[in-house]
Amino acid sequence: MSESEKLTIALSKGRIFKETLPLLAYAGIEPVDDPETSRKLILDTNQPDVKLVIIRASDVPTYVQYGAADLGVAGKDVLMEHGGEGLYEPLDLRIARCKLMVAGREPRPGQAQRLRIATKYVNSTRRYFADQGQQVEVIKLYGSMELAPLVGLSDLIVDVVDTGNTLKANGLKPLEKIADISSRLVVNKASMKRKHARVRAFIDQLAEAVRKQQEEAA
Ligand code: PRT
Ligand code: MG
Repeated sequence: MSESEKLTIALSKGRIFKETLPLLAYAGIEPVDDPETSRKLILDTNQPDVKLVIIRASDVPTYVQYGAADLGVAGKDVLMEHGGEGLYEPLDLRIARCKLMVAGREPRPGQAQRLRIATKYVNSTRRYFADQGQQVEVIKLYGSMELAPLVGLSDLIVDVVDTGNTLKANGLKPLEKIADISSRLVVNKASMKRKHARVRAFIDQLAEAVRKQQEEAA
């Protein structure tokens, strides 16, 4: 098998893996191991020329940008934060949907001083408030953003919200929507050229799988 026929696909565990599986199955790709129970970071599939690498959700764009993976699946939230350098984003997979939101306590804190916003989405947050002409102080966190307003670390948070149950359980409310989020297929720019036929065929199969899934859901 020539190098140019091999494909490496980067995925994260959890909801992205679960929701990508049926789409991969439609393209005839089935992993041999389950990443939730296996400690392997490289998973073989039923296709000898296709491997899956299992990494942190926020690392997927980086692996694909540098060509360590030809393709990957990443949330739009993660892609907005990464910036998209070195990547094509040819397909909205319409999975793992949520909203990137500003949230906080109600009533909203007054704006006597500069608002402090806790988030792992530092770039998106700066951009959003700058577009509103609002000077804010952004505090970088790596998780559990909901805690920050409760202990006086920040006035507001920016995080992805699905059901809103996590916000509610912590006495917070969604206040402003920054963007609708879903997961996207991303492709390394060099792989798109060097492995064009193989990559193109894979994208087309996934596009067809997404179309079918939307049809069935309608
Ligand atoms: O966990 P890790 O730090 O490794 O990375 P990650 O949290 O980014 O990964 P993962 O697998 O949790 O999320 C991967 C992608 O799924 C995200 O980048 C989003 O694009 C998408 N997604 C969809 C979500 C949610 N829905 C979601 N609800 N990502 C996170 N959440 C969180 C939310 O912030 C809240 O803390 O899940 C919690 C439950 O949400 P509610 O609103 O239903 O209560
Ligand atoms: Mg998580």
